[in-house]
Amino acid sequence: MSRILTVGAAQLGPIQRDESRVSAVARMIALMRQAKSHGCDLVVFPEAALTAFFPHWWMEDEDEIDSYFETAMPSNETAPLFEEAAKLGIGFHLGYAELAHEDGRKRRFNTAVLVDKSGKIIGKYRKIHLPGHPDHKPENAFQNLEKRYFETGNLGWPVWRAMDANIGMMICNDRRWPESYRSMGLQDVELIVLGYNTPKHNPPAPQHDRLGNFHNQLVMQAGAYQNATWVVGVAKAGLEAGVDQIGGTCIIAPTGEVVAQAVTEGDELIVALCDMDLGKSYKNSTFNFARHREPQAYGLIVERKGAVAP
Ligand code: CDV
Repeated sequence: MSRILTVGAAQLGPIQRDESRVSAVARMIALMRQAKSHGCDLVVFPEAALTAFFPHWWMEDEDEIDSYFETAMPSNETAPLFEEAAKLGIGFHLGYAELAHEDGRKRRFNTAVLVDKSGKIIGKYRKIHLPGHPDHKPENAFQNLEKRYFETGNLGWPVWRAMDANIGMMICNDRRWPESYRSMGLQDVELIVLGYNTPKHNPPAPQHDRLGNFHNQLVMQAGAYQNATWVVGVAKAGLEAGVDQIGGTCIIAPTGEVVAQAVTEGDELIVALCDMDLGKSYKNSTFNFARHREPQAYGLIVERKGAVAP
């Protein structure tokens, strides 16, 4: 018997700087209701989905920086999303900026949670691959200050047994790195969910601009196929606070094929019936890790950070 998980990928259009969390949550609730009406078990929202993507601008004032972070999840503003999920009986994935007090100090992470159909948080992930730079680069059209505003995630890439499936999370830039997928592939992941904020323009390498959508799909299709897992990638798209971002929200099967794709750069839901057993034939043949992987030959991958030429 196949295990079908009906998954909704809820792309968001831009959230401007003056848009409140209450308004963003209302938009997500509308998409969640739509997802439920399509029979979804799980709906996936983007990275840092509650505010404009603030790493795109320089801030020095601590209070101003903190104003973009959540100190509690759920909070007063996000509770309606959790309540609606419980009422509808639908799980969700939500990305947000997290302010934590750990190890006796204030810590900031780019975080996502997995919430079950009763509205309970069952998994948390903190983004590991932080792109960009920690310093101000006023010569660029916009900033990419994730290395300033966030610490590297410290929770690894766990995989959770939920909704009769093995589910893992990553966030945006993680999707470009094979290590992210393989860390979960080695836990028999069947569904990876992720959100992204990806500008169309890449200030340090503008020659890549024409390839943004291609690279987005390329990496997620490769990660899906090579680990025989479903991958659901969800954009916050469109022109937000002066930065134009790609859409391209999509659902990718373990075959590596795109089975659903958004066609706008606004709020848009796409849905796919995802058979959690579809990856099995790959996991039993070409990608039977236990039979074919050769970890003794992979030492450099964890021992060395940067490339060293011969
Ligand atoms: N939010 C991101 O991680 N964005 C990066 C951009 C800056 C390259 C991405 O990998 O899409």
